[in-house]
Amino acid sequence: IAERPTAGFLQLYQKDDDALRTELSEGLLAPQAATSPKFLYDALGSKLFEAICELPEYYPTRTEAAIFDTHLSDIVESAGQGGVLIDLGAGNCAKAARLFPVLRPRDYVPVDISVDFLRGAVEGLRQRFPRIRMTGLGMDFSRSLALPAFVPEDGRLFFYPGSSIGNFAPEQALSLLTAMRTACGDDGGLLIGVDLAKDARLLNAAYDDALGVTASFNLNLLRHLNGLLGADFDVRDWRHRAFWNPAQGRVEMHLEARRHVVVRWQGGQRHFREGERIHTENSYKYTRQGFLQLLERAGFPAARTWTDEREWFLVCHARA
Ligand code: AVI
Repeated sequence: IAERPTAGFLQLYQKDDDALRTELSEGLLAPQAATSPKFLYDALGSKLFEAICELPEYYPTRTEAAIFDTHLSDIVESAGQGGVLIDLGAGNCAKAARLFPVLRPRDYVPVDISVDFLRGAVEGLRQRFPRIRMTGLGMDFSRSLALPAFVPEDGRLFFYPGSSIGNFAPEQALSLLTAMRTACGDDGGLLIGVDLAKDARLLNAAYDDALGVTASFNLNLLRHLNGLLGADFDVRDWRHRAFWNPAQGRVEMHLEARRHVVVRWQGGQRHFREGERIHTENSYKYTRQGFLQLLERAGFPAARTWTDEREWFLVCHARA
């Protein structure tokens, strides 16, 4: 796919429903049932995640935004202006759009698996910023970061905010960072936000908010699975669980059966005992040193970092 699509949007992955069904079925049948966090993001899941970012308990979004506000000129000086901004997991594109006036990208390439949500966001942005060439890419970049040929190769800046890197286990995170390093070439870089390890009470509250928005975000996965798999999950049979696991350095999200449940789907079925869980997400938290080491292993030996007063969150600009 070498040509820039005129519609400004390109879906790169074929929705291979059979492959998705197989992946989900295997995950649900594993001794510890588990699903990839990417399945949290259907259209409603993406909206619920937007709502999470507004919650008082969910500090990462606000803290990262404050770091950008406070250190904006330094960050822009480090990252450079006028390049190709590649926004991974762009969602509603709001974080990148706030940087447009200062980073002045000549191209903007938002990438997200939640295709319909991204398409709407890109259409709105193209009206507001007609001078920036924009092409949305609907693709699962966790599988492959191969970008189409029309994305210019010089001056690529990967933008990966919000600590989404934390949703990958460290070895997978290393592979993804290495793929970014390869794709950004020798004159490119990476602007990334990472959540830092902190007091367990703050982490538990951030992933189990009083209003129950994170619970809805997690439970919505079951509605999504019903659609994808033809499953018969009843959301009311399940409860949200989220907790800091200090041994693994991550917050875990699970769905826990409220009672004995039998779930059937095309090609499978499983009994869940009361209290049995489906593991739906990990959110790894790093130390500054630990993350810099990971960047170095990925081929980014030099990085500048900025943090907030409480050292809750880290923004890094890593250069090749
Ligand atoms: C997108 N990602 C970085 C969020 C996180 O904090 O791990 C997803 C999320 N899960 C529950 N709340 C927010």
